[in-house]
Formats: sequence, structure tokens, C-alpha cells
Amino acid sequence: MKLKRLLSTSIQEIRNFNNIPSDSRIFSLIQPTGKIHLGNYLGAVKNWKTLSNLSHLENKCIFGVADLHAITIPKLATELKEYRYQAIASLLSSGLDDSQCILYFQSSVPEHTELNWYLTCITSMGQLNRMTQWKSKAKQGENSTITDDKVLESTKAGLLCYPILQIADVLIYKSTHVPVGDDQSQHLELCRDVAERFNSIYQTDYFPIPKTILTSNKKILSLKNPNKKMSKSDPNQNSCVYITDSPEAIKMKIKKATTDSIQGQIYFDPEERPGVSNLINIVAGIKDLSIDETVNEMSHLKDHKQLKDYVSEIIIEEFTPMRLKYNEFMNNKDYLTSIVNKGKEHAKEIAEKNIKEIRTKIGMD
Ligand code: AQP
Repeated sequence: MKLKRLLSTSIQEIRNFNNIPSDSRIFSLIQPTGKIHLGNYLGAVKNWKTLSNLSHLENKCIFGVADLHAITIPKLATELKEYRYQAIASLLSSGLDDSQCILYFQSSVPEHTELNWYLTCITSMGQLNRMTQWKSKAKQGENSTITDDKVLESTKAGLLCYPILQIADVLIYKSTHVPVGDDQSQHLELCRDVAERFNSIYQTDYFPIPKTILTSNKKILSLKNPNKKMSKSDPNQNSCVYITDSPEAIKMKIKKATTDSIQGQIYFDPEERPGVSNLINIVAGIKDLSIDETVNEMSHLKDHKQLKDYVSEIIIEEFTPMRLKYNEFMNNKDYLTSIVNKGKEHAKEIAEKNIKEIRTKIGMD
């Protein structure tokens, strides 16, 4: 019954953006673990741009860089510092406008970590153990469990517990909508559960139960292995197209993309033709078309080579202006710092007010 209710209310598809109420709070973060790739862009950031451009949602959106999450896999300090700049430059060059939304670094608002602790105290280890993301990040098998001694010893607590920090990220702003890629759906289900538990324990309706906003092309797959998602940390970097890739690099990566041996007409069939379907999905995402409309537009393409040339051109056209802007932003780090400082002030204003109310709810004031 509960599951049925969650499924029917939790997912809001892209075409309903205009129905999002104007008193909503839209929130999402991206990790500074490298530049933005096609998956991040089509699964999340392009949606962020669309949402913050809607006049009724202007200044209702908070987007930022999840730097506290990035250290669940430790990095050198110099590397992290550069990645944080890269992430904010990527968001700006993808079209986010700091006059329409808050752009900030998560770590600059310590209220996230205070709420993280309150929520850690009401989240069960079993729920964390059932999450699948920590298993792939900790390079453990899909069916591995924290109750296995070997897994327990080799898994850092931060990797197991970061979904709770994600929940605190969302709830500290009393967010109502969270636009993310499909890979984050499980964590958002947990978020709704923990928000409901907090409300129930402290006999309040303080936290809204946030909805997930998914794009229709929810998951962009690896170009080299269309059975897994496109990911920055994939050791085979030909699997991933970044917004900063040169036209030559994009052409090369698409040319080497895994497809199939089916000759003739291009059609969409994720089961039989996962590689080709992934390329169609990419074009659909960039052009904001349905899969049927995209396949129609591609009806003149007769073979894999023509398909790949076509896909390369579409991506190059979309990413070239972004790459040029990205380079400009990275050459002006003072400007990037001024953007996140302004974002921090606005985010803190909301978070400070909310954490005071939360302390009162739990008797910590
Ligand atoms: N392949 C994808 N398809 C659709 N959406 C995706 N997202 C990530 N990969 C895909 C969405 O992008 C947003 C920001 O992601 P993130 O950088 O915070 O974390 P991630 O999901 O861990 O991204 P990566 O590339 O897989 O990073 P690594 O390799 O460092 O772990 C999220 O909304 C995510 O859903």
C-alpha cells in the first residue's frame, strides 16, 4: 500500500514542469569528481537549467557542488580544490544562471552536517546496506552485504552513510522537488522514508516529502558497455563524453562506441540494440524530443556510420559553446569564487533559519 502510494506520487516527469507549484523548493547537487559528462548533463543539469528558467520557479532553485560527498573517495587537496572550480565552471557553462538560482559549495553551509547527524540517528543500518550505490563505489558486488566481515573491513563508513548526508542536503532547505538521474532514485526513496520517520517521531509535518524529477531519458549508458551507466570514474574514458571534449575527441569516442551487427535501418530497442538505443536516447535528450520523434528524424540514416556521424554532430553542436565558456570561466577563478560566495550567503540564510526550527523540534534548542 505504502509502496503503491510512493510510486504514484514520487516521480514527476519532465513534461509536467509547468505544474510544479510556485511555492516549491527545487534542490540538487553534483559531485566535484571531474567535469560534467553527457549523463550528468542529460540526466540532471539540463533539467536544472530548464527549471530555473521557468519564471514561476525563479529563485526557487538551489543547485550546487557536493564537495563533502566527493571525499568519500579520498583525493589530494590540490586535486579537490581544482575539481570544485571545475564543477562550478561546468554548471555555469551548461547554462545555469546565478541570477535565477542559488549556486554554492555544500561544505560552505555547515547546517548540512548538523542535520546529517540528527538523521543518522533515525536511519537503520539495514536500509543503508540495501542501497546499491555504495557497493559499486566500494567496488563490491551487487549482492554484497556489510554483514560480510571482508566487506565490513574494507568499506569506509562515509561510503555506507553518504545517503544520509544526501538526505540532509535535501531536507535542510525543506526541498519539495529533486531533479536527479535515475541512478539516484533509490536514495530519494530513502529520503522520503527518513523525512516521514522524522515527522512521525517528532510528531510534526515539518519536512515536505520530496518528489523525484526524472528526465524522460533517465539514464545515459556507457559508450563502451551499454549495460552500465556512463560514469566519470569509469577506467575506460572512451565510455564517457565530457562537455569539455574537443570536436575531434567527441567524434573519436562516438566512432568507437559499442553498437551491434544488425544492418540497415536504425531503430530503438534497448534489449536487442542497447548501444544503438543509447545513441538515440542521447539525441532525444539533447533535442528535447521523444524517442519516436527522434527515430523519425533519423529515418534517413542507413547504417551505423551514418548514425555515428549524425550523433557526433548533434553533441558537438550542443557542447562546443559550453567548452568555450568553460575555458573562459576556468581562467577567471576570482569570478567563480564570487559566484559561490554569493550563493553561500543565500543558502545559509535558509539553512540557518531551518536548523533553528529543527533544533526546537527535537529539543536541542
Ligand atoms: N549516466 C547517467 N545518466 C543519467 N544521469 C546521470 N547522473 C550521473 N550519471 C548519470 C546524474 O548526474 C547527477 C550528478 O551526478 P554526480 O556527479 O553527483 O554523481 P554520480 O552519479 O556518482 O556521477 P558519476 O559520473 O557516476 O560519478 P562517479 O563516477 O564519480 O561516481 C546526479 O543527479 C546523477 O543522477
